[in-house]
Amino acid sequence: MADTSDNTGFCRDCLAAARGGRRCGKCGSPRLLKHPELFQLTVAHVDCDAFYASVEKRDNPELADKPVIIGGGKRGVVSTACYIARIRGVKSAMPMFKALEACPDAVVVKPDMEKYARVGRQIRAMMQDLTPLVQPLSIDEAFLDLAGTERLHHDPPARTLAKFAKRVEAEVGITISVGLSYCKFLAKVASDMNKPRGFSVIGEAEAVEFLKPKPVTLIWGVGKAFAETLARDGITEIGQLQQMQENDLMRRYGVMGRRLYSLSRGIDDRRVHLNDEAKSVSAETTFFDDHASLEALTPPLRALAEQVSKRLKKTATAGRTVVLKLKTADFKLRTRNRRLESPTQLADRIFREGLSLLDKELDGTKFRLIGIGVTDLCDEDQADPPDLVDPDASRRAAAEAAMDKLRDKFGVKSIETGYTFGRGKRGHTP
Ligand code: TTP
Ligand code: MG
Repeated sequence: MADTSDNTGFCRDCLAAARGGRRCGKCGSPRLLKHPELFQLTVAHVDCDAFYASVEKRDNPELADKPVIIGGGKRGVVSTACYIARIRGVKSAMPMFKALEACPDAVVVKPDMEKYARVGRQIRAMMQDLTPLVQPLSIDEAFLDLAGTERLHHDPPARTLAKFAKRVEAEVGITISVGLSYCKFLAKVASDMNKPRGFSVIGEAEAVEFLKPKPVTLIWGVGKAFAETLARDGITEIGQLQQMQENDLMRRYGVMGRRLYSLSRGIDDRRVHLNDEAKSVSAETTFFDDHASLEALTPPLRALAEQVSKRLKKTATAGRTVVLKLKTADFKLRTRNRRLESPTQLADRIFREGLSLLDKELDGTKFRLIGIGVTDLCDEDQADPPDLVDPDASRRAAAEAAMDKLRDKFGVKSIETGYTFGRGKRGHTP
């Protein structure tokens, strides 16, 4: 068992027990970790620092002290920037021209998704050496529950995680930040608190006080639009939510009200669980009356393609194969696949492929169900490259992005395409 005899903390560099003072008595490092609940907490969130940029710096030491921006792919936006570039104001999702205005001497590197995925997998495998309970959230972050691992590692979770951070630095060559708490919500908040190379702890006893002055946007699921709704009701700080009754919050905000009630008080019962990774994304509908004509089948197909696209965009994924599903009036199932040249998350492309598959099935058969989906899922960064062969496709992709923006702003129903609005009034062959 590790020496945690004074039970206050340890040095993140040499792992010696901390004995008071601001520096480690053994190695002199200021990176001491102390907290009254340090050795009881088991839920962690681990997130790599400036992930893509860190990997590129690792692979090209000349970049070490330079501001580095990863991006400039199809959308001309910043994927991420190293911490040197961030000090100069560069942020993820910023248009590249703005980023270069803020930081003209930045080195811009094109993303190499395969490489980042490889590094992400390597780190994930190392996480699985710590505990089987690893729940990845994205390419560079995951929740870990280390309850019950003390006997295996001969260390409490806090020390196991500090060792892990050192191991990632030594073996992978990039840095990570760790948040340790008693629940997922606060573990994730903590990992973001002193990046890069951070390790923050939020204990149960301090949770309510800690949350009180924080903005409501810290709460999971409170995005810009919902924060504006809350602000209109005069609520901007979590402390205000702490004063409100659960039924009042639920009456005002529905299901989200319950979440506001619990999370504002640091109550979060969600467990760390293994992801059942989605293998496909699809949507289908069963008709009231059976349909045989393209005219009748086109509007639902378009609406379903939009649902699929919405889910892909939300999860930052894309699919390379489009699947059309039909069920005949006598319950026979037909599925038809088409592999695309590049993965897609666009409703327009999914719809058009689906429509051309559908076209071949129309032989007078009546259908009771239609579904559309994508499989062979991958990260969205590989999706929908500007189409040089078909300039119309790029135009439609831009139109779709504009519609998505409007939908976000005004709600889904505000924008309807010709296909879902009327009954397939526009031409239908792709
Ligand atoms: P993040 O973990 O959000 O960001 P980061 O790792 O670059 O920086 P940090 O965690 O230290 O704040 O995202 C992980 C990777 O995902 C990031 O390196 C690049 C990619 N990404 C995008 O491509 N676009 C985006 O808008 C964001 C936020 C991330
Ligand atoms: Mg990160």
